[in-house]
Amino acid sequence: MTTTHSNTTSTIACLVIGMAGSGKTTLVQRLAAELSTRDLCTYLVNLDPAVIQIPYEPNVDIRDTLNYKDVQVEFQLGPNGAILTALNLFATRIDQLVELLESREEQVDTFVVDTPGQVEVFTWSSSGSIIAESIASSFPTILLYVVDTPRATKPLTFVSNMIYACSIMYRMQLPLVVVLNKKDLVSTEFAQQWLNDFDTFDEAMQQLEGDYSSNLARSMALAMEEFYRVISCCSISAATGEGMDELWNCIQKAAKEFSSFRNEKNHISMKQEAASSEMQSQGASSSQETSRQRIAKKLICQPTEQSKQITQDTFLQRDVETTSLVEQMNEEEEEYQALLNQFSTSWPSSQ
Ligand SMILES: Nc1nc2c(ncn2[C@@H]2O[C@H](COP(=O)(O)OP(=O)(O)OP(=O)(O)O)[C@@H](O)[C@H]2O)c(=O)[nH]1
Ligand SMILES: [Mg+2]
Repeated sequence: MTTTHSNTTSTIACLVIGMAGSGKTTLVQRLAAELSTRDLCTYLVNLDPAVIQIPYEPNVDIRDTLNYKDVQVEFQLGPNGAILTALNLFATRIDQLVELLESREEQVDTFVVDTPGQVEVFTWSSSGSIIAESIASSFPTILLYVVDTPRATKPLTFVSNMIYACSIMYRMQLPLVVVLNKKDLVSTEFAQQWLNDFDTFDEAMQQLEGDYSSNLARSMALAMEEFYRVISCCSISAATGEGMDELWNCIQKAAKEFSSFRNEKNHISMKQEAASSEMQSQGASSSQETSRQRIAKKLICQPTEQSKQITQDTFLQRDVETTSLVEQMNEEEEEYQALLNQFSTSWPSSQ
């Protein structure tokens, strides 16, 4: 912990998440160093039970309460399973962490939480939700999703990274900042363009000669456009500290959006409760709704002001685009099937 709390505004909590090796830990160290030069006080939490060395002094360290190797032996797990289980065990004590953070609130400007590279913690395991939800119940909480940009220069890798970010944001219902860690190796211009303009992404996809995976990535990217509109994004180098001003601005902006995300979350929960009691009263026949209708409803419930402007027309338009993509894929499937038939008839018998 450095310096003393600078002002009376709420303490922001940043959960730093991202793929393995993307630069989360380096970013936590850099962010703490940068904020201390602005006389802002950070409180650092390490939630990676398997890390051996970390380049900062954590105020709370999961390794003090859980021995990752013991978890591996006791539950007979591999390394990834042991990390998930350690987080699950830690989540059972999350009230103690939150109490500790609350007791430091007066002195601290920002809580920064470092997490393990097993992104499954936040995509499907319950511990990620419990930890995020508990912290968010006491502080304005945001997600910093770190992207290893040099490893995301291929459109497919990029879009799959974004799908993770999107699924985490909607699961946690927290504002998300995409942090493009350039690692001093690449320009992040391509990623900024792909996030802002589908056509530039599409151009990059066309260079892949229209195979099945490129069609899939293209339709995914189309579906992701709404997500791209509600996130903020900045380019940094965690090692050199480049871009930290922009990151801090994004953090503050995202923290301001926190309450609208929470209101939206409460609104969605109320709607879900109302829908489920309506379903119960109408009986099983009411489950006739198609999955597309359910997805459309979900998208309509996106948690920002802009998203409220999404109209039914957007979905109709998207449906047309999706349908034509599906038709195109079906045609290609037929061609592929014909080729396969030809191949199997011309294949010499092994006898
Ligand atoms: N050159 C350079 N290297 C970086 C940068 N950020 C991270 N790295 C390096 O990338 C490697 C992984 O960085 P970490 O910060 O440990 O990444 P992580 O996301 O915490 O990794 P896990 O916790 O294992 O998921 C380290 O060798 C870092 O030194 C950067 O901006 N520039
Ligand atoms: Mg790390």
